[in-house]
Amino acid sequence: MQPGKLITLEGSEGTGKSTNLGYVHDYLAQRGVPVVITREPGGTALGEAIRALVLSDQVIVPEAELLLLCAARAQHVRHVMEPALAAGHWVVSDRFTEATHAYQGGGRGIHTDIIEYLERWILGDLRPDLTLLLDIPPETGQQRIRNRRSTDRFEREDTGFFERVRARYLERARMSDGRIRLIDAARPLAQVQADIAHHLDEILAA
Ligand code: Z5A
Repeated sequence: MQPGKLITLEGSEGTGKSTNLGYVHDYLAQRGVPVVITREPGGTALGEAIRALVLSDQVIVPEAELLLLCAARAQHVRHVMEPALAAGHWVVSDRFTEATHAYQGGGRGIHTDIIEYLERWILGDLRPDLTLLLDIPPETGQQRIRNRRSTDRFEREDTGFFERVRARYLERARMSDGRIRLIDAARPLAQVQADIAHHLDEILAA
């Protein structure tokens, strides 16, 4: 049996990750690919508990935030991702390691060496086969989620924080070997999804 592939959706708030997760699922499923949809932080009982904590009103220092997110990821990788991939499923995750580089690295200022060390320790050889980076200016993302009843710990950060997050995502896309595909998500959904379909066709044909 062929091992499955790992596809991740990344981007700042309101870029359309959740909206397009369903699109990616349906696109692959319609082509006969067995798909598992998941998210970070989350994807396991422990991960969802950590998600609630990390998004709550608690005061959490950047070092603790990083380690909580990594604890959730370790559980997720061992209990969900690796078994699904080994069974030939394609795993599609709403956020993964690029979010740590962008938010804890770019946003919080934690040194890349620390993030990369934890990434190597938790992931071993596992890396996404494809990362779809949905990019929009922070103000556009904030406008899109403005109507929500409540905001989480991250959504209450200032625009400077989200500019640093975006800059780190874009830098990571520039430095990637083609694995991170940058998508202009400020355009109408149909155009965004046409780009996503193009990238999925490439990986389906590989
Ligand atoms: N986090 C971290 O810091 N470090 C890590 O390592 C990880 C995570 C893994 C999790 O929140 C938080 O955890 C996240 C970073 C942190 N915090 N932030 N910010 P999340 O996963 O729930 O992330 P989120 O970014 O807050 O999700 P979101 O606000 O729900 O955004 P989204 O999923 O990208 O957007 P959406 O819900 O699909 O769309 C938003 C609205 O825009 C909705 O009304 C759509 O209908 C609309 N939309 C979508 N696309 C379009 C287009 N193309 N045109 C017009 N309107 C659109």
